Amino acid sequence: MHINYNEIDTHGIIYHLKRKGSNYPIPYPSDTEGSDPYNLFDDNPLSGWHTGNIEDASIIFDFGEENMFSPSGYILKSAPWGWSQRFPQSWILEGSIDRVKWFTLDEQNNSLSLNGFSLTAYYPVVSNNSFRFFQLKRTGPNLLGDNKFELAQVEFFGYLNQ
Ligand SMILES: [Ca+2]
Repeated sequence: MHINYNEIDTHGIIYHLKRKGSNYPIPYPSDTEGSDPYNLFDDNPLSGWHTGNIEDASIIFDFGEENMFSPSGYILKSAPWGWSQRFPQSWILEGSIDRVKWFTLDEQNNSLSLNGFSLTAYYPVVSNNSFRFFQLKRTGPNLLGDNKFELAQVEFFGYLNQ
């Protein structure tokens, strides 16, 4: 099943799984500083997840073996008005089948695509392989200059093997 991005409907694979009642994806953040990483999937732009000021800030999404997919892109949404202006600008997205060997799918360096409250940006990915695990890793300071990683929403697109 192809679930691809279009500008009118930004619902993707996570929305599809939630609507089916799936418990996936399961988030494994490096840190939460008290925030709930499930806020990234709640379709609510006012809720989000963030880490503390740590250098290896990251989050892994486990889609489960039955929901492996070949990615065509992903969406990130920046934090809402009233949060700090710690908008991410440098990160990588990696995919893995076994959570041991990781493949780089996308790399953003000093991107200004999320430089503002509640901005949504789409990042295309070219891959012929299906993955169960996806990892977002902060690779440089946010736009405020520290190492906190803050996001309001995450969504993925691609070809689901089901
Ligand atoms: Ca949210």
